[in-house]
Amino acid sequence: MPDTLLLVDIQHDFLPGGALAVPGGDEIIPIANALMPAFAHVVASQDWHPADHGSFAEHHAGARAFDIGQLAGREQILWPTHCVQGTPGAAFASDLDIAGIHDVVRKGDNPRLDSYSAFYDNHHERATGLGQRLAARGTRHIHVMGLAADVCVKYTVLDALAEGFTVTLIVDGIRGVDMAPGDTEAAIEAMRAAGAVVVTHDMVLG
Ligand code: VGL
Ligand code: ZN
Repeated sequence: MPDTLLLVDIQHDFLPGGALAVPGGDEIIPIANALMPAFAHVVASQDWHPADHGSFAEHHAGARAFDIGQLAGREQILWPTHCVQGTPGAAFASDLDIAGIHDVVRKGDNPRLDSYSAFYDNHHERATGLGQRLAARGTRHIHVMGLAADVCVKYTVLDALAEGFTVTLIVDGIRGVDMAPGDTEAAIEAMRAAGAVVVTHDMVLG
């Protein structure tokens, strides 16, 4: 049995109709549900922002969502307000079998710092604790899927590889924002180039 499955940010706000909708984001939910029972350990990350989070365009005078702005003196994509702690948008997708999740890691709670990766904030100032918890279980290999392919999945996979985990990317279990056309394809190539093994979910279940 493969050991650890990491589900990245499968939350309402990233599904069609959500505040930061990822096209086709809902299509990965049946894949997550099919995979969970095949893993001994299932971890889910949650983007978990305070309402005053500095990545939200609404807090930057004159800015629009998806503009490039500044956060604490560093370049930052300004996002629509999303995944505010405790709101329905921050909750896991309602069709996701949350009973199959064993551990939850929340990220992005510091209003001055964004955190795409489930392991570290964007400037590697603080660990979320996920890496230590996996290491404590003896985990060396993780399977990853979720949203968004070209943002949080990408940075999660790159951090996992840099931390010394081996990573299998479930490529049919991801969807991207594609702010620019081709972003998702480029993200998959970047993950592959960094060492991720790219498979489809049927190869895991097979
Ligand atoms: C994400 C943008 C902002 C993600 C989170 O989960 O991919 N994207 N916050
Ligand atoms: Zn966010």
